[in-house]
Amino acid sequence: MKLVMGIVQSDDAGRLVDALTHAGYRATTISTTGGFLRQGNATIFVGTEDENVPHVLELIQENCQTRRQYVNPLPPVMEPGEMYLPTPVDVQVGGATVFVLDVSQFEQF
Ligand code: 2BA
Ligand code: 2BA
Repeated sequence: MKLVMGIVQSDDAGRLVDALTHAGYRATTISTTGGFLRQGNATIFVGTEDENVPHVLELIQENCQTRRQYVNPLPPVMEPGEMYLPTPVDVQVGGATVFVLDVSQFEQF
């Protein structure tokens, strides 16, 4: 058994969970925050048999889109008298970042 852990953009999470449950998978969503942009994203856990993993990955790929985002980087440490003009940086946020973990034990009580 595997645990598929997908970090996706909040806008895509609902559609992805619908697609997963519609296909018969069980899923759990938690609200998370990206370390770089400090913006909300969603982490979706799907515990499933090994042979289903390619299909789960396919559903994630189909339902999550890459987006470009402009962000203001954190200002650098300044010396007195220095001036900082923030220039927005173009960041490409991926459709999904996915980790597939081995599950050593699965129980439902
Ligand atoms: P349970 O199987 O007892 O699951 C309770 C909650 O545990 C689920 O909430 C989900 O958050 C999590 N969970 C269970 N198995 C999981 C897994 N393999 N991977 C990730 N998370 C898992 P809900 O998704 O709201 O489901 C509530 C109940 O609805 C489930 O109780 C199950 O009896 C049923 N269910 C869920 N998904 C289903 C599906 N695709 N088809 C049919 N019944 C489903
Ligand atoms: P964030 O950390 O908010 O990152 C958003 C996007 O900013 C990233 O998109 C990437 O394009 C860029 N980025 C992140 N860290 C960077 C850095 N140190 N320097 C330059 N650019 C950087 P994605 O790679 O698609 O990641 C989207 C979200 O997935 C991330 O949000 C984070 O929450 C999660 N994530 C991605 N890779 C991860 C990893 N290896 N471990 C844990 N979480 C990860």
